[in-house]
Amino acid sequence: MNRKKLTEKLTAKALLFLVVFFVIMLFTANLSAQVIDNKAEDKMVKKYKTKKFIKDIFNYSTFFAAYSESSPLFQPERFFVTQAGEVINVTPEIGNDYLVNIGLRKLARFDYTNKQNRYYDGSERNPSLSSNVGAINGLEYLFMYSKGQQQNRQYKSHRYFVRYSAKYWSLKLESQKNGLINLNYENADLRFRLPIKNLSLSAGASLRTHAPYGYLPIDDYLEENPWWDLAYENGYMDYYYGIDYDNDGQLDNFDWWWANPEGVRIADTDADFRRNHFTDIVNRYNKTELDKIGTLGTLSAVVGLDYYYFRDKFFSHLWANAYPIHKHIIGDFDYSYELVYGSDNWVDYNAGLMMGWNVSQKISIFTEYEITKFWDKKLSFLKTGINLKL
Ligand SMILES: [Ca+2]
Repeated sequence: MNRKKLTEKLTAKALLFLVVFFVIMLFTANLSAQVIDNKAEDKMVKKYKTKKFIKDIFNYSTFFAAYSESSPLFQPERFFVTQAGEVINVTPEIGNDYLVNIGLRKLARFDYTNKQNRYYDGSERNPSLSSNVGAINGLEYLFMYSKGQQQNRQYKSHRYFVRYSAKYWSLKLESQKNGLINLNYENADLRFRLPIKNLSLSAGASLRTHAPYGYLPIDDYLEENPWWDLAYENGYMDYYYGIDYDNDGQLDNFDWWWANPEGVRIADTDADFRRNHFTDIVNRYNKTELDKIGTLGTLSAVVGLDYYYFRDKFFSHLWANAYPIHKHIIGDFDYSYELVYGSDNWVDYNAGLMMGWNVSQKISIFTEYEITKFWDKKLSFLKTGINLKL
């Protein structure tokens, strides 16, 4: 093992140790203190305190399960005309969209968010999941699993979130997978905090896992092979034929028709094949190759701020994080974003702003804005509006 790898391994181990240490501290500090204190106490009291500790974890938490179903989006009908002039309706049949959410949550609500619905169904947008500071100190969590179908596409998602905020430090563990938008990451974030009135400054380290972003396996493949090799490798076969447009016995052009692995003719020309079949083969190839590389992990330094102000007339909640320096610590370095980018000091960031202003008795305006730039991925969300009371 060379020195670089050794350092990486040590860094990973140190971080893992730190995270495990904090988690154990968090969950056992309470208990172990009791165990020592309670040696003389009788069993009943011990039992009571353990119960209370567990009760504290589940206090104010809600278990929820919800099922929703709705008609799919309208699809215009599609028709195919056969060589014999017969019209066939080829509109794909689409089943109802549905979604099952099941979860356990304990998330404090900020004063500015709308009064919670009478029920939780898992569809709530909660700023607390992305802000740096929760509405309360202490333990907050969300464990949610979803399974659904949209436009005949089945998908599974999950969101696990645990945050413990103390006055001068915070720990956040997150795992999110969204089958609809192909989002999949895990995050462990440990920071020291400096609260100054409504403002909270923070600095620490964040370990994020991710797919090999910025690397496209098909690019490498096509540099060394012609595109049709990939089709052959997947069992497709092409057959040459000449074309004599003007029937003078001399060929004017040529092309290939294609058969699938079962030997069925599926495309009349190369262009036809590439347009209607090759795209799927390429997507499959990219996915298989990326899966082989597996998950990568980047350890980053992070600095952040969180500002919260709430009055009846005006509120604003702003948070921002910058990740200015990184170290690839999990997975094959050859596919790290560090290599794709060319150095270890690209800037990732995310930020959010929630704002509402009752300008007068009759006019109010509001804005919700969130932006995330991680690696070469950019996501944003904006909602803004005005209310006029007539
Ligand atoms: Ca000819």
